[in-house]
Amino acid sequence: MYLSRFLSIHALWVTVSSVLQPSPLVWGHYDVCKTQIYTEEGKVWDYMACQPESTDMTKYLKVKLDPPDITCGDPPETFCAMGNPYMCNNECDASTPELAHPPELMFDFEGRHPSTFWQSATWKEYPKPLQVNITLSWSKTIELTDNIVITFESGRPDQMILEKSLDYGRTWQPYQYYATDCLDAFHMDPKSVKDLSQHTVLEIICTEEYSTGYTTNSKIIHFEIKDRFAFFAGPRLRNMASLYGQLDTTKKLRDFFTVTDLRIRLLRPAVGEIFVDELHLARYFYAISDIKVRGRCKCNLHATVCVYDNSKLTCECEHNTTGPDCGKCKKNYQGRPWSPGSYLPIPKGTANTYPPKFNRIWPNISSLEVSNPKQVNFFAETFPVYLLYQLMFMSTSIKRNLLSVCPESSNYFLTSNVRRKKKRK
Ligand SMILES: [Ca+2]
Repeated sequence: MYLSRFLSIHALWVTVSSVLQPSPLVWGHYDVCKTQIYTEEGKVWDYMACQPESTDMTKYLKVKLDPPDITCGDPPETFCAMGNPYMCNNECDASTPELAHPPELMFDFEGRHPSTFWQSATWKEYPKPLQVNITLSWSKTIELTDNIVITFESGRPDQMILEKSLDYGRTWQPYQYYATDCLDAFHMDPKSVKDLSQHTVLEIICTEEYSTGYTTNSKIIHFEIKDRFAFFAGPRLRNMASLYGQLDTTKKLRDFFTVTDLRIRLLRPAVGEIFVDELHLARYFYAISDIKVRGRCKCNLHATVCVYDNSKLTCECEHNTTGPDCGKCKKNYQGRPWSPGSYLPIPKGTANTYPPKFNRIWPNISSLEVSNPKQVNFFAETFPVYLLYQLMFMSTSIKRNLLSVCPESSNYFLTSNVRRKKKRK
């Protein structure tokens, strides 16, 4: 009960602080976890919510194709131009580096001409569907911060589903459906992200915007992260504070942009015509030159650094937290349940960390000379009032530390001390 009262005071304090704090002109904080400041108590750590920088996440992924032998070139084969069935002078040969198209060419530097690309085998076994799953795994929860962009070297597929996993590939949820005809392919009405709103932002849609085969010049497919952010932060993403405020309070929204794996399910290659030309099946295949995924390690606002060591991403946790995502308190700092940091109040957030001078502000039960159960009850009932009093008059840095998780176990649980004393009586 006292913990819930305490948390209510915490919530009140966070709300009041967010209202009182002026909005920052530029939203770019959370790049340090703590800093030393001078207070009337001397030099102390000032703790802040913190997160790693957004970066190119394709450097840290593992790619897996299914079927595993779907890449072209083994045995070598000739494929035709998509737009011209009689132009069949392109060769794919996995044993010759200049003619091979392995999966890693979807993630190499794409600044030169011609582009480098992965390519599948051709649709030789038509009418058996030509389907490929491309799975991107990070073995770590990451938060997407920009659009996922897939650039096709040949025509964009007639049917495709982008999926995500939040549990390292055990279960999958659709992120977006793509088709030349959504109703025909997925029994869904076509929609664009622009048809969504703040209230429907989590809706999974089917879009026809990117699946017009090879008849247009565009080769790009987007999953629109920024358009979804814009429902909260405005069209130019200037009001990121508003977005972060929403992410703070709406777990579903936060989880929507969080993944451990992505899966691109290519279900039908670009055909570009009503019927498949069965005499020239070497025209039909998938080829992807580039995939862009930007994001950051999810560290629950407890780390600014995420290291890549032994092919593994791990947060360098601060605030007495530990685990790959800083998802629990360190040993001996488990005085109360772990919780993530908070983006609020603006601009530094709430670190949720161990209070370094806890003994000064927390009353010592033995010094109150509690001698009988009635006194214990009286103290327990009046304690929240005492706490509120302390919150009003203590320094800002100490408030921030008090309103936090992962304190040293021995100092925290007043109620458990009380119970122990009761038991002795
Ligand atoms: Ca490439």
